[in-house]
Parts: sequence; C-alpha cells; structure tokens
Amino acid sequence: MTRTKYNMWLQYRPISDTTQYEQLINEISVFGHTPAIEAAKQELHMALSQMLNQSVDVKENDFSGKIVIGTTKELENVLDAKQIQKLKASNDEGYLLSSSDHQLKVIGNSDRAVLYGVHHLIRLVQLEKDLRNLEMYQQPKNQFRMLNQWDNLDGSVERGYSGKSIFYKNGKIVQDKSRIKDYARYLSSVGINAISINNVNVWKEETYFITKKYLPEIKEIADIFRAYGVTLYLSINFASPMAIGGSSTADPLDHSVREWWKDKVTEIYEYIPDFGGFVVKADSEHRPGPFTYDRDHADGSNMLAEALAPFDGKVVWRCFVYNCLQDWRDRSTDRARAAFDHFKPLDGRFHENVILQIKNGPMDFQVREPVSPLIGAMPNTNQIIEFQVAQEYTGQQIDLCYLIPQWKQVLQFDTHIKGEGSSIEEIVAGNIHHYKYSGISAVSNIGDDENWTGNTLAQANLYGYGRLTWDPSLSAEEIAQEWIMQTFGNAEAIIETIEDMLLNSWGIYENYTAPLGVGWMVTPGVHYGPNIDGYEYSRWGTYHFADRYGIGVDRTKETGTGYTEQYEEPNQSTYNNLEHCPDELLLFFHHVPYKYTLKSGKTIIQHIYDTHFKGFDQVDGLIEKWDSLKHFIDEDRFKNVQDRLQRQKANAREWRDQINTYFYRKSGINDQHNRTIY
Ligand code: GCW
Repeated sequence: MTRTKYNMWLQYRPISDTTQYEQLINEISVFGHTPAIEAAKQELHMALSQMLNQSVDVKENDFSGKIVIGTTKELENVLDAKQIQKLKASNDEGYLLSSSDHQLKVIGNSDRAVLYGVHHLIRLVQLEKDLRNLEMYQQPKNQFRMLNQWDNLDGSVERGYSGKSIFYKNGKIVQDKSRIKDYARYLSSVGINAISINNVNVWKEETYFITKKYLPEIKEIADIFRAYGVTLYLSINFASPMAIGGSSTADPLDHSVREWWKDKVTEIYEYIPDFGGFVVKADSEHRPGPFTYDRDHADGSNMLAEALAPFDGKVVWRCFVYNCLQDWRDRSTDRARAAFDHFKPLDGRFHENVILQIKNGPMDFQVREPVSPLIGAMPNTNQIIEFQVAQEYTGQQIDLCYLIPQWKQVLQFDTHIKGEGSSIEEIVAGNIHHYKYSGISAVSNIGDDENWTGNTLAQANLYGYGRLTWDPSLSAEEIAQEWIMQTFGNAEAIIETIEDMLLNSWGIYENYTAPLGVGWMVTPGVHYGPNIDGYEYSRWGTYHFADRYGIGVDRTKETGTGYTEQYEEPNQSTYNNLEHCPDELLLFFHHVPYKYTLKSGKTIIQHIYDTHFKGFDQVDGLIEKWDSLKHFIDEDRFKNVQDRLQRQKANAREWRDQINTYFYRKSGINDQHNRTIY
C-alpha cells in the first residue's frame, strides 16, 4: 500500500537531480545516544536513503562521515570560535547548519535542537536547495509552540473533523501507539514542542487520567513524544479532589485540597519526570472552577502552580471565561468583554509558573474577529495566544480554508500597549513585557483518517501552524510553497495552482458566510452551514441584531457595550469611530443601517449580496483549478480534495441563498444587479 496521503509533508520523494548531493551526504556520523538523537538519526537515514535513492551509512562517534550531527556540547571541538559564540548566543533550541566542501554539520544546543536541524536539512534536500557553503543559524522565536488535542477517551474528538482519536478508542488508551509516534514525527518536523493529549472539557472517566489507573500508559505516550522533543501536558478537572479524591470541596484555599494536589502532582512526576503540567478550562461553559467557592482565577491557578512548581511544571490556564447563560433580551452584557473583564484586574497576582492562554479573538475562532484586547494587557502575567487549527467555524475541513493569512494578520496587529511596535507577535514572543513563559498554542486538527486531517489540503494548516510559531516572519506564501513542494512535488503547475487556491481560500470562505465581522449565523451545536438566526435568541451571547433597518453589534463607548475601551489608543478610537472602523470589522463594532456606505463605496446590503454571489462563484473557480491538476496528483489525494470541494460548493450555495434571502426579506432592498434571491 502506498501511504502517500498518510505521509503528509514528509513524503521523502526521490528527487530528480541527486548529483549535487551524492558526494556530500552518503554517510552520517552521529554523536550522542539520547532518544531524540536516536530519532534524528533514524529520520535522517530514512529521509536521505529515500530521497537520494541510495544506501546511506551511519557511523557512531566518528568524525569521518560526510554529515556530522550532534549537540554543541559533544561537538564543540569541530566548531570554530565564531560558531561557538553564535550558538551560545542562541537559546537551547537553536542549531547550526554548516557545510564545507567535504562535510556538513548539524549541531544543536540540545538534542531536541539537533532534531530540528536534521528536519531543516531534510527540507532543504526535498526542496532541492543548494547545500554548498551553508552557514545557517536558527532558533525559534516562540518558547511555547503547543498543540491541544480535544480528544475524549471514548475515541471521539470534540470539534474533530478527521475521524476519531489517534489516542483513545472505546474507553481505552490505544494499544498500538505507532500512529502516535508518527504524529510526534510530524510535530517535531515543524518544531512543535508541547502537547496536551486530552480535551479541555475533562469528563468523568478522563478525570482519572492523573491516577494510577491511567498514568502507566500515559507515561508511554510521554516517552514517545519526548523522543521527538515534545513535552506532554494533561487537561485536568478542577473538581478532581471531589470527583476522584473523596473530598467534599475543591476550594483552592482549602488546606486539604492544596495538599491533595501536591500529592497528586508528586505521583504524576514519578511516572513522567519531565511532565509539562496542566491545561485548565475552569468556570467556562459549565466546567467547575474557583467561582463556586467565591475565589478568583488567580486563587484557582496558583493552587495548581504551587503543586507543580517544585517540578518545574506549568499551569496553562484558559481565559475562555464568559457567561454562557445570557438572556438575549439583555443588550448590556457583551461576551466579547468577558475575558478582559475577568482577568485584567488580576494582573500581578499569578505565580510565575502560571500562563494564561487567550483565544486570538474575543469571541470564538470566527472567520473574522478583532484581536483579543487581553493579549498584552497584563504586563505581569505570562500569556500565550490560542489559535484553532481545527476548522470549527471555518468549514470543518470540508471547505478549504488556509488559515495562515489569518494568523499572520493577528500576529502583525499592533496593540500599542507599550507604544507603537507592540505587535501581538512581539508580545507572545515575550519581547514586550519580558514574560518568563510565552508563545503560541492551538487546537489540533488531526484524527485517525488515513490522511490525518480529513481534507488533504488541511494538512497545510497543521504544517503552517508549526512553521509560523517557529518563525513568524515567514510569509503565508512561503509557507504554502514549502508545504506544497514537500507534499505534492515541485512541478510549476502544482505549486502555482495550489498556492493560489490556498491563499484565496480564507477570503472566499468569508465571502459566502457571515459578513463584515458579525460572525456566527451557523447551525447551532454543529457549527457547519448557515442558520442566520440559529443563535439569535439563545443564551450564548452571540447575536447579530438584524432588523428591518440594519445589523451589527454596537460595542462603542457612547451607545454600546463599551468593549472598544478595552483597546489602547489609537485602536480604541479607530474601532469606536464609525468612519474609521475598517470595513471588515464594521458589524463587529457597530450597528448600522443597510444603506450605510462602506469605505469600499458599496452599501452594506449591496456588499452582502455581492460577496455572497462572488464567494459561491469563487468556489467554482477552486473546483476548476483543482481539476486542472488531475494528471499531476495521485488519484487518491486528487479525489479526496475533489469530493470535499463539491461538498463545499453545496455549502456555499446554501450560505449564499440563505444569507441573501434573509437580508432581502428583512430589508426589502433589491439587489442592484437583479440576481436570483428567493
Ligand atoms: O469553540 C468552542 C467550542 C467548544 C470548546 C470551547 C472551548 C472544548 O465550540 O467545543 O470546548 O470553545 O474552547 O473550550
């Protein structure tokens, strides 16, 4: 069986012209014996023998090989003074790729770094780059480069669109862990260094993950990930002392509760000595938390932090805290305000091993949202941003939606928190407030589908997430190209066509779904397909307020919820002021009449009609583009994407017609071009 779709971007396809490489890379000399060095060795051996279609010898602790790999510590004697100095100046995940006529060195500041360097080398070869006279130093910009699995023990994946869990099946941890190992390989190839392996909604049985019942097997998973430089975390249930510890309370200030957590953590570290720590969803969407005891989130997270501190463990505490039982009649409560209102006043009260994890937008991973004003607003509290690689609200891996451009836009947003240049990118890299821990986290998009991500093209989001978190200066185009070439080969037609499809896909998806930043309008519960009023009279705080005159949420300080005040100037005024607010976010911040004219020169209503007709037509364009690749791509992957695009078309048609019809009926305003509206 060929495993083309399974192999994602690590195809190791034989390259066309091997001449320039043959001399340089036919023997590997490896220094060191840790599991990560072993993994690096195996990967390099496999990759080179396949790509060069020749046998590659491996030697241990012997300088004669053409490629030398190992850590700075082991190999200091083969480095010159400048190289030593430069490596010392980079962090412990930094590495050097250096080549001369007779030797190529991959030297990392840690064994994890060696693995990253090896993957870099493999990528260069697969992309058929020139390896002569290399002198490349690399280190990740972000410290935390994490993924969160939302996997449940029954094998389901919350918001999973790629089959079932690769970790759990029918109430048990999987016996055959080979797929977990392959996942770890993919993660290390793009520099992911941390993972939490269970859903943040920790249900009954999963609460026992931190007990003897499951720890021996979780330890095995931690061992697998460790060999690929990935540190393991677990999501925990805040009420564990009651649920599994026989306590009558989970009050974070209760002495016996604190002792219980300390014992628990000590036990976990007996199994997993480098355990990363806990990911916690507390007081959020009916999950237990400190509010029950009249305590706040600093009290709650500090209790766990105290237990983890002696082992260097961390608490990743999520800020997705809002009232999910809102009354739709109440216009003063604004879900967008919630994270900032809850957390900002607590700045300075968190222990130094607590890290707040904040979703990129104030609502919930919509196709378009402003950046969360909480990010960077707490100078004395570690923060990481949370993205969603899983396409919950962006087409569920049926519709094509390459998310790197969206994440780039978020990272480039200038908060002005410490004056101009306080971009999200610099904040989460820890450069603005000098956080002890910071970085990026994201909800994973993989499952046990043969191709991992449902839609084969959704692999690009996982790849791109890793690459971007390592190096946010990479462009969405560069990342797309790298991914396409490794995944499908470097024929011009393939690169151009798929790159074009990927780069336009977010805009296309936005065109046929909720307009101008208003969000939602999705089928409640499943979140796929249109239902314009699906959440309008619900308790979730997600409203568009469309009536016969206009639409949008007034979040201004004068007449609205005052959410705009959570931003620094000049962003505050830009968003607050109707004339200055960017079109694409207009309905997030303002309630406006349908005849209001956008900066584009169109009225709101005409914009809605135009983008929805256009978005649907663009999906036809995607189909045509993909079809043109029929002879360039293996049938299996070709059909997978072709089938998804057809489903996307049906979805886009439904969105187009429901949205247009809804707003035509509400407003009574005709489409200037008299197209079919029902
Ligand atoms: O996006 C929403 C999802 C929930 C999820 C929640 C969260 C894990 O619809 O399924 O729960 O966010 O982020 O906690």
